[in-house]
Amino acid sequence: MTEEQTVDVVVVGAGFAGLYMLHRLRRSGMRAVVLEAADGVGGTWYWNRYPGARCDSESYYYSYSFDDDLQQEWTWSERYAGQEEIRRYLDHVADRFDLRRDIRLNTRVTATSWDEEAGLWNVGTEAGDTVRGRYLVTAVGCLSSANVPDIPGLDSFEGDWYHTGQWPHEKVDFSGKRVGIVGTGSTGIQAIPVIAAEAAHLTVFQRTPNYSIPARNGPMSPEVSAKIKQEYDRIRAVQRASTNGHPFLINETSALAVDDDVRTATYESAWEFGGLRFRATYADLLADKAANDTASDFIRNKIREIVKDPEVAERLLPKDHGFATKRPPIDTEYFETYNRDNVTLVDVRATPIQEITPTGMRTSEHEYPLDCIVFATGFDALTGPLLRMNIRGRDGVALRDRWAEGPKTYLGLQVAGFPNMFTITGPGSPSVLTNMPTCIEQHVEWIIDCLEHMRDKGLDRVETTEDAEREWGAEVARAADRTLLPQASTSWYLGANVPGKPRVFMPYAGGMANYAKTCEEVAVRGYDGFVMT
Ligand code: NA7
Repeated sequence: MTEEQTVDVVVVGAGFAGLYMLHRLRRSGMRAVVLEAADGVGGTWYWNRYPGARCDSESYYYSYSFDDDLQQEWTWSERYAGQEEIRRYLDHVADRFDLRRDIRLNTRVTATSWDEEAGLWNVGTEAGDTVRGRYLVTAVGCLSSANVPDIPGLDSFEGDWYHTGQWPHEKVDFSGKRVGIVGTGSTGIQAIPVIAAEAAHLTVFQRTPNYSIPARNGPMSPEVSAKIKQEYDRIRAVQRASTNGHPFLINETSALAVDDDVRTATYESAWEFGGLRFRATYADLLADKAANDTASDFIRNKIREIVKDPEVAERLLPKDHGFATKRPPIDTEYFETYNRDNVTLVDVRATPIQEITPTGMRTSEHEYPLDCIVFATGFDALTGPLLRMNIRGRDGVALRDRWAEGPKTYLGLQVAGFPNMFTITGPGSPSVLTNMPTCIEQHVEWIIDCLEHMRDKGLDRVETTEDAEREWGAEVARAADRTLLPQASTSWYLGANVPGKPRVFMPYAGGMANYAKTCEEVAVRGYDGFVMT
């Protein structure tokens, strides 16, 4: 039997964004329901259970800041939290704020349409239920729609295959197995060392070589944890004032303004310290090719030093893009793994994958016998999770058609023709260029302020305009063009990883702090760019 329910706000997704949205909606006295496809909360951290899955932001700041008691009572065990620990944290948040009673698990949204006459969103689920809400808030994440490459013969493969973002709940045992892994993005770089340590043999199918910085993970000592807890006010303030939502600022000096030995010493110490701070060593690493070359050369030299076989090292050197112009991975013994006897690196740009056979993977040069294949091939990023909900706005216009040439949004928050729909960390917001919980909190708080404003004024419809979208789209393009990011032609920021996807630089590259200021000013000016009735 199908069910119908009507609430003020339908939220889709119960990860970092959906959980906080629900909490804040409740506090504002609004009736909300969260629809979640999985059978647990956690979003990204529910699905990505692959070996080595770990956050690249440090645990103490990849967390909510909205409740001081929460951040004081939760203790992280490591410098970077693993998937299971973050999932436990989000489970704890769901319990602590009594969120579960308004979360419907195992509820995948398959069709969503705006009913103009009723002024309601009809949100249809796979089970055939409909939930109706005055507002629709998407909290579906940016990297939740798995991209499994369309390689001929996959159906014929007699072994097991997995996508890292849809990993089984039970442990996958690779011991004694010949494993192939496709993809050397952040995920592949985390998984490869762990799988190599377990499998009989690991063959890595690499399309684009990648830079990576050692993470230098380790246990979080009680002393460090206590100090962080004392300093949370300051830490959170820096995060909000920063470019990437991290609690450290980017050095204001140009990489080209210092002597070679000073620069090398800086890079050495950032390499030793580990993690994403390497990107913050100089002001212009992402803005000036010559500055970027200095960091890229430094990392290429590290790869040459670490990898013993010079031919393998050469194949691992990124050459077609600069450091951090694609999402920079961090790793634990990634390049070292290529020194193992049971690891083979295949360059599939030189010798492309042609087909999957019942017993392995065939490239233009060779057939590699495999028992299992792991696709660490990423996601249909940013737009994919929204488009697969089949959203239709006013006059039945499909979001898929509206975005046929790439996403169009105002502030990454709203789309013209889709009244009362808000997209948390939507395309056109800083999202994936930042530490996600920081930008999620900013979005949720802005949306709540907007909804409260509407309620206070007795309004019930808010919709952005095509003009506002056009202007914001131009600003997103200008911000990207001030950086080297759009020049990385294989980047998923541009949609380049999904065949047929429009090539548009999707996130806003102007920085978290600038973006938040812009959103605040829009609100202060009476929500210009939005029509409220
Ligand atoms: P990414 O960063 O998109 O990496 C996917 C990798 O898979 C990348 O090396 C791709 O090469 C490769 N790929 C994708 N399709 C193919 C095909 N058809 N053949 C061969 N190789 C392929 O995804 P991740 O999961 O690693 O990371 C996503 C984000 O999650 C990450 O940035 C963090 O924010 C967390 P390409 O570079 O496209 O040539």
